[in-house]
Amino acid sequence: MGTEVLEELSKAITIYDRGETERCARELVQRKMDPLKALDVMTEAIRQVGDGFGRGELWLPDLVGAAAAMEAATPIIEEEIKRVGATRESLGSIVIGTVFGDIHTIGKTMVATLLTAGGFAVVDLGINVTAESFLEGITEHHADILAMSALMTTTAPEQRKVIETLEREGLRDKIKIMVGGGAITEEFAKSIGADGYDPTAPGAVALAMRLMGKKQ
Ligand code: B12
Repeated sequence: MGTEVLEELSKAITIYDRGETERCARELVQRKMDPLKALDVMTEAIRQVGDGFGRGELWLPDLVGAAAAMEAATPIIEEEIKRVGATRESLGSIVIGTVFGDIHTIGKTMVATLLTAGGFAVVDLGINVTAESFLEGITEHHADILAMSALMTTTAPEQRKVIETLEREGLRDKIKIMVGGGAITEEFAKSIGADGYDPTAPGAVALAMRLMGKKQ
């Protein structure tokens, strides 16, 4: 039941229809459908647009249009996810952001939302975050975990830079570091000395729990 609204949501992203994605999101919430399923469907749809761009069949305005359509729906879905998980006690504090030079926000925000719903106190530093700002953020908020996102092969090395900055400041051993985003692989995560990597937002929550020594 309700699969047609998921199909409509997916289609609306691929035709860049903000009004329709928003309507579908409200309908999903009203019908009490699984908000995580909606995130999956939207992720798959926007990746299709990205693949078209990668093959040279679509252009930057297509990426902008798809992102805008997705961003019209995500606050509604994310509010529902948070509402469901709102009563849990904090499992630890996490500072998250997309690295310097990278303005992709959707996946990082999704991870932040699911971590919040999963019971973590999350401080989202946003996009284009420099190593210095990550350092300030984790110090100010006494973070247990630093979570970094990078979507491009050109910005992935920033994650290494942040880890090196923490090492230089003598903070590396005081914090767990998890990395992700479309440009990151398990192998890359290991090579830069991160404590964990996951390719999905729900997987990021499971990873954070493991890093905090908590059972699911
Ligand atoms: C939407 C989009 C944009 C939008 C972003 C809008 C926004 N508000 O975010 C706009 C139009 C602005 C944009 C701009 C550009 N983009 Co763009 N974009 C995309 C697109 C289509 C989707 C990204 C997305 O939101 N995916 C959906 C989310 C849910 O997925 P995700 O971010 O990977 O996150 C998931 C996981 O990775 C994980 N995760 C994410 N973060 C973290 C963190 C942790 C700790 C963990 C554990 C897990 C985790 O959980 C999420 C949920 O499953 C991708 C294609 C793709 N395949 O990803 C291209 C893509 C990333 N973009 C690309 C490019 C080239 C650009 C531009 C340079 C284009 C240009 N010529 O200007 C600019 C760069 C601007 C900049 N400096 O950052 C390339 C990068 C190529 C590369 N290998 O480096 C891609 C891959 C497209 C392509 N196939 O060529 N883009």
